[in-house]
Amino acid sequence: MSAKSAEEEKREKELYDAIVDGDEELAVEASKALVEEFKRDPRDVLNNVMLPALRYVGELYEKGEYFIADMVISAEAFKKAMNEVILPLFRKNKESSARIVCVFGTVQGDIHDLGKNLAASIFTSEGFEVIDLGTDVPPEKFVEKVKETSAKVVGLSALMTTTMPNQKKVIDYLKESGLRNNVIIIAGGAPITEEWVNEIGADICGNDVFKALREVKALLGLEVLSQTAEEGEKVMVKSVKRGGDKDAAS
Ligand code: B12
Repeated sequence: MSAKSAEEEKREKELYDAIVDGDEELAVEASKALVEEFKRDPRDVLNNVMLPALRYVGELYEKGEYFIADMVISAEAFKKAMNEVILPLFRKNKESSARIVCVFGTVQGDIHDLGKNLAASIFTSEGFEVIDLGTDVPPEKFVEKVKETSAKVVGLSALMTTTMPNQKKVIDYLKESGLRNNVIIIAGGAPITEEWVNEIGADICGNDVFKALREVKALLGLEVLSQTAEEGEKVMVKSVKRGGDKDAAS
């Protein structure tokens, strides 16, 4: 692994600070520079620069140095870089998991949706059909949608210790409705741990969307395919070759 140049480090710091300060324009510019000029993997930029910046924003809020309005503008800067720079790099790969329906939502009492939206975009780009129920979703609504769509995956996002128990409520309700064993359940969100997942009887710990995606695919017996455009190219080449083996020597 090559060492980072001073310019690359400067761009990382710029992106981090842009999110902390809520500077949308700079967040876009710096994230673009990292993925385009420095060829950084978008997952790496997300996990190692953008998410830590928002975590720091949370700490500032906890310490009373930031108010809700500050968290809002930081979230907007994060969202802009995410939507304009990072997400477009995840290639659409519709064929791979087509028609596997996922029902995602943020649980009742919780309005945080950046992680859930990100997960919905990443799963969609991997070919899943994601039904996004939005935020503050009551357990009955999850169950209703699972029933209606024969979903195979349920993603429950919770960002607060106070709303995490509502993930369990959804699982209990799925059990009561006889649907629990038909679905893979992801408990998503920054505060979620493997212990919590076991405690509430979910299947997958979704505190990292990419890890959760790999695990869902493994449970469904699907090949883990592309996650970035560049990797997508490689996988496409591989699958074209494989498909073409029967008919043509290439
Ligand atoms: C931005 C933010 C806000 C924004 C949210 C904007 C939005 N549109 O979401 C606003 C300002 C609105 C907000 C409001 C509040 N917030 Co707030 N917020 C945050 C902050 C700073 C960042 C959260 C975030 O979006 N992170 C980025 C995303 C991408 O990360 P993520 O959600 O974890 O997602 C990743 C994984 O978890 C995973 N994932 C998440 N969901 C799912 C789902 C699936 C299916 C999958 C596969 C994966 C997955 O994928 C992502 C990538 O890997 C956190 C700090 C922190 N440490 O988390 C506080 C934080 C969560 N907020 C907090 C609080 C207290 C509040 C408020 C109650 C404040 C208030 N007094 O009103 C309200 C909540 C009101 C409510 N009823 O929900 C506290 C919660 C404390 C607790 N009890 O646990 C935190 C921890 C701040 C703190 N340290 O005190 N907040």
